[in-house]
Amino acid sequence: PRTIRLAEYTPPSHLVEGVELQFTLAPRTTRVRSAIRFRPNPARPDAVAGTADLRLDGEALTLIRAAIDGTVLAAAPDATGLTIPAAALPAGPFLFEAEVEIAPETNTALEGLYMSKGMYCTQCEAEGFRKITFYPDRPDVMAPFKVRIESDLPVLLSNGDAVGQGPGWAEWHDPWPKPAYLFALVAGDLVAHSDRFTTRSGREVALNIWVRRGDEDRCAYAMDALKRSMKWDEDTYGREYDLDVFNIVAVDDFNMGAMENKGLNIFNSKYVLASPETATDDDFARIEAIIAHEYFHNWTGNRITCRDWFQLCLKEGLTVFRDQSFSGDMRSHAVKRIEDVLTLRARQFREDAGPLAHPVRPASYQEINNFYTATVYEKGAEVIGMLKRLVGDEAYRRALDLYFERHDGEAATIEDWLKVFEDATGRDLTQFKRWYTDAGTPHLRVTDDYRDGTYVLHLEQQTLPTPGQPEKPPRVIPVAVGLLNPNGDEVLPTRVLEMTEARQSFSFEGLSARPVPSILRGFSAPVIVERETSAEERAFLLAHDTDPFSRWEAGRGLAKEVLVRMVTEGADPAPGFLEGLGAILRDDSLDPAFRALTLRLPSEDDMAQTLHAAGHVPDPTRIHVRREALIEAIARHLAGALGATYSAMSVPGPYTPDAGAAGKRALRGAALAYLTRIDGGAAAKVQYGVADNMTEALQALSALLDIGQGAAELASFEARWRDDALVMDKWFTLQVLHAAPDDCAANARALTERSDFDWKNPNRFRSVIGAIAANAAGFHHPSGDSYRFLADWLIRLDPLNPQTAARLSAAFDSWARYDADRQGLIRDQLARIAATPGLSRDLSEMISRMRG
Ligand code: B3K
Ligand code: ZN
Repeated sequence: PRTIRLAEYTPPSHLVEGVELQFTLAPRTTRVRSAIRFRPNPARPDAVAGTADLRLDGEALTLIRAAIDGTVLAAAPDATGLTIPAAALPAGPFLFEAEVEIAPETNTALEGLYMSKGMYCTQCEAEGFRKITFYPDRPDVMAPFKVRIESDLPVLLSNGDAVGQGPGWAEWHDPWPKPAYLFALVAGDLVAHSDRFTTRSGREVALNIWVRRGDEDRCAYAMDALKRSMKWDEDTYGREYDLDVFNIVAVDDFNMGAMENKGLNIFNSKYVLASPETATDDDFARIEAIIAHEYFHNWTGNRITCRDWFQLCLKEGLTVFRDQSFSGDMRSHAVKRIEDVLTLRARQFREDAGPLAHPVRPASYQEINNFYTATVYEKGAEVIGMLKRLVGDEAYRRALDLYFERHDGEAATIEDWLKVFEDATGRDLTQFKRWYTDAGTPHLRVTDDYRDGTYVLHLEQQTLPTPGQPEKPPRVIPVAVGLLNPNGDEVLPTRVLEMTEARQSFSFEGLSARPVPSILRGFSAPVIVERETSAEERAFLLAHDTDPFSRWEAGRGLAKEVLVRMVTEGADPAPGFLEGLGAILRDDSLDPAFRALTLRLPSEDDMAQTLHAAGHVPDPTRIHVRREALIEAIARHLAGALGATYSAMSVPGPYTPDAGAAGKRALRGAALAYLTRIDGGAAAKVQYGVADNMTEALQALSALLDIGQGAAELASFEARWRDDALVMDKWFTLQVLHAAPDDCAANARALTERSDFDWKNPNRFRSVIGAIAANAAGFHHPSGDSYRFLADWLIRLDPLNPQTAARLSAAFDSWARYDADRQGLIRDQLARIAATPGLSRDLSEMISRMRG
């Protein structure tokens, strides 16, 4: 496969002034007629001089006819597109017309135009439009689109505003120039949940969430989230919606979460549909975040898009940053920050530490779909958070205003983005840019000393080599610190130290006693802090820190220390840790959601990552056994407090998904998980029996499965929900995720043998095949069974749906952490996949990067 490089970017030879598309839909024989008005790109002298060929992308298209200015073209397409020689092109602007045939019904890759349960839908990002018709399928070619759809299906949708419709047809016009990846079309027998929104300048916007018949009563929460998102973007970023209609469609077969097509967002139904009975609190929170994310893309992604796919973080990092701020505003900033850091460490730090490490702005790729990663998204958002911290809130807002003003309607780059910050603040961001170009997570070593009232923090940064990047020059790191005096009062409120050198010291004068430092408050930079510290000091910060993130982090540090010692030395759980946990559990002044997070132990994978970083070879089986022992010790030690919390946190009245109620349920659920270890499952059985919402039902069921019970509950769950695919996905997942290590592969295999294991549906595939990778001890079972199982399924899925196969293959990326036996077993599977004939570009790139 060919490697695409950022350094080789060249502007398109021709620009598009307007596109007209006409679709005549049929499952096997959809006709697509296109009329595209081209003109030579003034930025390409060869095109202006008439010596540049026109290259159009096109894949799996049957070309019926193509013409330029009415003259039929003889040119024949190759496997990836159509070249029209310069000699065949008129000197100035011209009209290119084509008619092609495609077969949406046989499109199992779910990219381009495909069918899901009788409805037509599209997914064009990143390069799916070329499977619909011949086009310069690159984000720097932006054009207004007119679309006519012909079909007997009752609902026919595309981007922009509806301009006409009649029996069997509809026409849409999107006046905002957009790249082809934002094109969308939907046709189906759908019903709408509708509402309205009036923008601050008085534009009346019709809002519709289109779903399959029967799902319309599960849209209210998503609609509410949409309206709050629209308002928030006006209030916080001054961004208003720009069409008369905003459509969202829920689709059952979808490769990822959702897609921000202009005016027509398409969602995995999992991230739209919710009712108290079918969705958990986490589902509600995720729906709110994804609805917001896709909506926010209207300005950060659509109005201002990316020049090329290397700039993906320009829209994704910024939009994630925006949706995180939104969720924080809607719920709790402290809790949201902790959750985001947990995700970042679990996914992005892991990625950065392994063979798949790449910069936030990659410099090369073979298949761009492989770069929709935690690094581009989540680290991309962290980089924006750092920028904001460095320049301050007010300057951030000025820079963003300038960004929208300067680049609206354009396809921009990271250089453009940084330039608006430089121009708005007068800062030089040359060094800061390394966050975009250099992969790897910096380690920040912290030491300190105190003499005569002066306290000095010594900071040292180091980033380990990553694939293709042996040298790592120092980065700008905003380190937010505070100081507490020995009686727990804050003597220095949060201050941001700007570290720019490999080593740097910062002094604080006039202190009457040696302070306790609170470092990296709010997780002010995506780095790994290394500091020799005592359990006493962590416990002190857990009790006294004023920064909620650092407070939680102190507890986290304690838990990890205890677990490391339990795993490596066979130590017993430290009583001080159990006491500290008890104090948090009983502290009613703390937000229940925060307490729930503090009670949650580091995951087994997190412990493997931690042990590996500390120079140990992690044994997943032993981590599992020792972590289970810690859970039991906590349960025994805190039994009384857990019981009291369990009763106190019960939420009376009908279910509401708000953060307050969800936080109580989370704490109650955490208490239940511990209690189940000592009561034989009694409380969990009762909770399962009376639960009127999915959150409490799943908490109970998971707790039971964790102690090897729950068979009766699983059966009743199945009986109740067998016809609801989204709920049954949870049922599938649970049995793999909560399986004992020895049963994990067997459970997963048995589930795949059921007739309702519809493996071509990505949600169902992930519910089992994705879940096995999330059960650390089960996945890394010494037999190698789970490795084989995953590899078998990747090999099977790849020819049908390369994108999803490639994504799930990343489960193997941590192989180098483990012992020689496990390494050998994983490498055997990677080799077996690599040797599979006809492997997709997607999967083969992933496997070869992991094999190194
Ligand atoms: N932009 C899409 C992701 C497209 C993934 C293509 N493989 C969703 C989002 O980030 O909002
Ligand atoms: Zn996005």
